[in-house]
Amino acid sequence: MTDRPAGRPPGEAAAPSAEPGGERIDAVVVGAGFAGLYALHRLRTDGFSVRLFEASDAIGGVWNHNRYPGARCDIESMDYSYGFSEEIQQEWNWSERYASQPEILRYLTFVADRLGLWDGITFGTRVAGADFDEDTARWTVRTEGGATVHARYLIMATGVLSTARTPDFPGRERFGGEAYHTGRWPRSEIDFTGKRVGVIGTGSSGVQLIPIVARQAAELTVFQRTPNFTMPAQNAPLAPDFVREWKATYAERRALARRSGFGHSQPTNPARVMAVPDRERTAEFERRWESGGLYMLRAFSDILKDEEGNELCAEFVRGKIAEIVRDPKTAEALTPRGFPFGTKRLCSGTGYYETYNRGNVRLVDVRRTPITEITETGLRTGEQEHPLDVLIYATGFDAMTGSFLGVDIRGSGGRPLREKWASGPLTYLGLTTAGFPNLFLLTAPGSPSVLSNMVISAEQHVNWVADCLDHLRRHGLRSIEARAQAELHWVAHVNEKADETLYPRADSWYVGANVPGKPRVFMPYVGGVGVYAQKCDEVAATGYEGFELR
Ligand code: N01
Repeated sequence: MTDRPAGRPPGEAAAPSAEPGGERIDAVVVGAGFAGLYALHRLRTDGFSVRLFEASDAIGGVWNHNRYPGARCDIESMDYSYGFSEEIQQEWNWSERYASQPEILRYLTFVADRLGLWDGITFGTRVAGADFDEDTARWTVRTEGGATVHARYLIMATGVLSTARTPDFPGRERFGGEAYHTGRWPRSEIDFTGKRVGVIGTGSSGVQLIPIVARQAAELTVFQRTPNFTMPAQNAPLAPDFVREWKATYAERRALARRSGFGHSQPTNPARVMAVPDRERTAEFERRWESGGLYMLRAFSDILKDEEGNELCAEFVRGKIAEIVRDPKTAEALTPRGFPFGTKRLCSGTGYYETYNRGNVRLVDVRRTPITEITETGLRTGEQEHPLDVLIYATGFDAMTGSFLGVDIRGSGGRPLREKWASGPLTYLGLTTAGFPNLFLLTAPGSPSVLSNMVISAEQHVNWVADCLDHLRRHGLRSIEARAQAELHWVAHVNEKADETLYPRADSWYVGANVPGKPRVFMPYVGGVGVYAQKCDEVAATGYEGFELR
């Protein structure tokens, strides 16, 4: 086992690594989050030479950067963890039903220690670009520091919610107070005591952060453009008996998760939402509300397909908001309307709606009165100035495509990926893209990705890629490339599946609606984790149908 860089507590900065110079290796992996760390481990175990480049100075990916107060996973920790190693899942103990960001970083550090991953990672090194050389069938990977590495395979594990986005409000750089983005939160603790704080954004990050900041700040003003549905998380410490029982049945639970729709071990209610009597339906909604988190999405098998049933669910949650929030005007402003329940990523929070009953919290509807500018001393909506000491952008990400297009990847004939994806991402199986041989995009558009438990999906992709590389090695092949026709069919299939649901009706980041000018394409695959994995396995079993192997 390799020691982690000396003097570094779990989850904290590693010493910058030396830049590589002209190495020839089998694979470059980009990004040291859940997917990249497992890719490094699996490929090394399979006998490939691998280097993992990480732009920051620590592992963790999104869990390294999203350190805002309240950051916590909304998938149960027993499920949101690696399943590839029975030893690891038995040895590690989660303390809460939903793990906090620091605990997830401790877990990943434990895994990296346990698997001796540290010497395979080059920290502080951002990959700037990569060019495919058709003669050698290799990628030349360039770092921002000017170094190059020649690798047969390029594996992008850069995440799909990792390119933080700050809207281009006029005057943004003028602000004289403290400004933070939830997706790029500093390591140092920030004290909001006695301060006037503004938060822009009420997605998952804002919903988690707002109640905590409200307890410290003198005044908190929340600038909301679109209210979303927020479930009570119902987080709690994990009871030892519960953990013991779960660990005793881990193998079956993981198998269930891998076959499921969303990548979790808890099953979806198979009943159809309109097929049950009203009283039973409401009782099921109530149970799901009480059990908390994202389970409402699985209250009925067709809750994201049946418009009428979905609206009943939305009304149920609207009723809860009206019960919790005392001021009727504020309650109404917080009430989501105009898009089906769950079609913008459902939020899970603790005391979120209750926070608006506090005397020091104010909600400003910036759809009605848009933000016109940021000033030296605050923020202006219409004619009104809101004086602020701290401004928090909880404004999300250039989701799904941002991190792939952030690297200047050029495939056959020097064609940039940015050019190929100018009208929206095109992939075969959400893993590869035609014209870019030996390039693998983990949890990319066209795969279940953000509609699933990301750890399960990352493992499935890494396993598929590792098996594929082994196949190429055993058959003396130098490259694999998606055929354009197979890609077209896959993209059409992804769209067809999405159109069977209510998802495309919302202006969500799933369709790129949060980024002005981004092509509107529904990006994740809604067909389900199990169905998707089966399709990937079938492609491999039939000698990589839809790919050209050379
Ligand atoms: O980002 P978001 P996030 N003016 O895009 C608003 C995962 N995650 O960081 O809806 C004013 O959801 C925007 O408004 P609108 C999870 O998958 C998971 O919160 O675009 N407002 C919205 O309210 C999640 O979905 C966890 O109209 C503007 C907010 O900013 C994803 O990451 C925790 C604006 C952005 O919300 C992203 O979540 C955190 C503008 N110009 C994140 N631009 C858990 O596991 C944007 N907004 C719990």
